[in-house]
Formats: sequence, C-alpha cells, structure tokens
Amino acid sequence: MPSLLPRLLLPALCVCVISCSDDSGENLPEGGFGTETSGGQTTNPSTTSPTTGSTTTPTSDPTIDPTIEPTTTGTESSTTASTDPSTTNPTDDTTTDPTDDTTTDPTDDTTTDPTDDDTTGPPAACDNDTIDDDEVCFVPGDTVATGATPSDIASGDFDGNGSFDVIVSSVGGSNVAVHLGDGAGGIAVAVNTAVGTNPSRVLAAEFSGDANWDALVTNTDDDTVSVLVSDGAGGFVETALAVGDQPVDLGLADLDGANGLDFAVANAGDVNYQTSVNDGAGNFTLAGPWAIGDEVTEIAGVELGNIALNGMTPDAFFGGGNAYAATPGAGADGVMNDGTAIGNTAGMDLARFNPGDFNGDGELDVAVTDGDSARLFLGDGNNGGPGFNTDAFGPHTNVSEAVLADVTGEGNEDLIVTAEGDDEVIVYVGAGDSTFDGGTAFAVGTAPSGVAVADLNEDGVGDIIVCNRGSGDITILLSNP
Ligand SMILES: [Ca+2]
Ligand SMILES: [Ca+2]
Ligand SMILES: [Ca+2]
Ligand SMILES: [Ca+2]
Repeated sequence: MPSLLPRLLLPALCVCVISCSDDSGENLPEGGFGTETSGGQTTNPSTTSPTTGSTTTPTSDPTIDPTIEPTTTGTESSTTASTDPSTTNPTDDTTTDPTDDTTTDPTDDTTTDPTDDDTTGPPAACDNDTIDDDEVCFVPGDTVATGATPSDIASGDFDGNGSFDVIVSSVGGSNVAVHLGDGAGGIAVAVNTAVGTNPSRVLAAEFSGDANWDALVTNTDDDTVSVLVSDGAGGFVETALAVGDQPVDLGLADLDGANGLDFAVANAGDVNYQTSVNDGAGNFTLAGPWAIGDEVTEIAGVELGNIALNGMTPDAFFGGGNAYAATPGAGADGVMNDGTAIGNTAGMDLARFNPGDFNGDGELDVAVTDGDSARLFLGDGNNGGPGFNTDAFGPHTNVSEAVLADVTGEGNEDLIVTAEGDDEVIVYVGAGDSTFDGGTAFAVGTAPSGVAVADLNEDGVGDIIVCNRGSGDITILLSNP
C-alpha cells in the first residue's frame, strides 16, 4: 500500500493494545483487546500480547485483484490510496517505480522496491509476519447471516472459553443474535436471545464477576435496558431495567471504584442520561438523570471515562446533533455533577459515539459519526475537557459508525469507519500521535450499520467485524499481519 503515509512505529506502545482501553478510563475487564462498537467495550479474553504486523489485502476492487490492492479511501487529509501508480496499469510491475508495490502481480516480491519488505510471504501476501510501514491488510473471512436488519454489533467472550464471540442487535426486532466464535476467525450461526422492543445499541463486557462476558442492550421503543448476564453457554439471563425515554446509547466505566463496571445510558427522548451502579453480580441500581447543560438539546451518545475534569474519577462525555458536553463524575454511587457544555458544532450531526484513546495518553477520546464523515474528540487532560479534532474523516456516504481500535498490530488505535451508503469499511491507520493516514476502504455487505473489533482468529491483532443492515449479515475481515 504505497500510497499510505508511512506511519510511526512505536514499539513501546504496543502493550497498550492489551490495556489502553482501561487507561482511557473505561476500566475494562482484564485483558482488553478488541473493541466493541457500540458504547464501546472491548477486550481480549485471552491476555495474549499483540503480535505484530500488518499488511495488505483488500477486498474492494474486484476489477483488479480482489486479493490485493485496497482501492478507495476516505480521507482526512488529501492523501488517498488512489495515488498508487500501479492502479492505472494493472500490468505495471516495473521495478523502476519506487512506489510500485504492485499487487496485481502475485509473484511480486521485488527487493528493489524500497517500500516492499514482504520478502518472505507467499504470493499476494499479507502474511509475512512483519510490520510493514505501508501496508494495511485484511483477508476476507466468513460472511454469516444474522438478524434481519442489524443495527449494532459487539464482541466478547460470552461462553468463557477464551475465544471472542459476537452479538448483534436488529432494528425493529426484539432479539439479539449471538454467534459463538471458533477461535480461528469463524463464528457460528445465530442463536437468539429475547430482549425488549427495537434493540438499538449493544455493548459487551464482563460485569457479573465470573469468566463469562455479559451484555447490555438499549431497547429504544420500550424504554428499557436489557442487562444480559451470561449463563456461560452462550445464553443469557435477562433483566429489563426501566430507564428514560428512548434509550439509544451506553457507556461503561467503574464509576464508584467498586464492584466492577457500571454504565451510563443516553435517553434521546428525555435529552438526559442516567448512570447505573453494579453490585458486582450484574444487578444495577439507577441514579440520575443528570444535568447536561442547556446548550445540549439532543443526546445521541454517552461515554464514560477519565477526561481529567476533576482528577481520576470517570467523567461523562455526551451530546448529539450539533453540541457536546461533559460532566465531572463524583464517584460515589455513580453520582455525576452538572454538565459543562464544551462545544457547539454548528452544522454537524453528531450521532453514534464510541470511546477510545487514540493518542495513548490515558484520557478518554471519543469517535463520533457526523453525517458523511467521522469526527474525533481528543481528551487532552486540560481540565477544560476534550478538544476536538476538526479533521473530518471522509467524506463517505452516510457514516453509520466509527470506532477506535488497533487493527494493524503496531499498538496504536486506528479509526475504523463504516459507510452505509458505500458498502465499505474504511480503515484510517493511527500513528499514536493523534494523526492518521488517508484511509483505505474495503468492501463489506450491503449498508453496513455497525462495526466491532476483536481478535477472532487469535493471532494477536484485532479483526474487523461489520454488521450489514441491508444484507442482514456479518462481514468478517481478518487482519493478516
Ligand atoms: Ca467464546
Ligand atoms: Ca459474566
Ligand atoms: Ca462499580
Ligand atoms: Ca486477528
């Protein structure tokens, strides 16, 4: 992928893959690696350290060679993958072109290409087990049928066997679909679990005090959150918590410093949010709703994490439409303080929120969709709350979700964006210093509506899992270092 900007390799940060979500204040269960999508939890049940490597293999340009050259690109800067000269001449494999890392020739392994260090892999290779500065590589994995009109997807180890599994919510339905992972990159057919009406966001984490990951679901049409405590066999025991009007998003953190993860829920109909404190066994007690500031007139998302508003207790970050705000957390019993409006983003349409820590400073950062683009909020620890990365990652067509996770194996969070109108997922490789490359697009199913990252094949590098609203299925893209 010669057109990608060279990214900095920061080996010292590689261990962050295991735990930086915790550092962001999300206080994830041990082992974290992999990322949820909704509300954003993640994690790696196995505490394996990330291996290295990224490479390339696209799926998105069938007219050339679907096994190799990623086409497209969304862009934050003006750099795009389209600058690869080889794309204009499929047979061009000239060794005099230093940027030609062709892809159309499966036997190309030229050592005269300064950017090609893929000297050991087989043809069309994304498997040389080295970190290639210029490659972003994913191998198409399984496509698996799921709920009829999936809206969101998350990953966790629900049966406690050490391998990531997948859970999907479907718009208009009353079930979530669970797909157990096989540890080799595949997932099983769906087994449904009943929840409330119109499950929208789903988030996975371990919060009941055993080895089995649990889940939370917002049921937008009956104003409940389903607390799904895993039974250890891929099923759940559901408790429906009555919350405010039209719950649409969730955030997770240990608010009170005891008994594991607590959560926040954004109520779009009431334009407020509530917190809920865990007793350690997955029984939650609601607190709030909390003041969010007059400037915030819509709430589409909420995240919990330290943004240094008042020390190290988790704070809340929330908003929607054209404004966002934060409230300092008081800690005790999930109590939050009054909201502080941080920014008015006139003309934006902030919708889906997901947490991360893309500059690795331990402060909560947030990825948000904004119409045809994705945006990033940088928690800078300045007590004034998060700054705002004004770069738009796009344009694409109808960005449905944006998540932060390392899918290239070098230890920095990348930005993964689904474009519902383009049938693509776009990967922006993060350098760990708040900068990203120009993006590389990969084809997925029809109308991708959500994305999660988890290491499904257990090679130490996060894989991309997309649910597709239009085709009613899940696309897996295995990172192939
Ligand atoms: Ca599992
Ligand atoms: Ca559990
Ligand atoms: Ca707690
Ligand atoms: Ca993997």
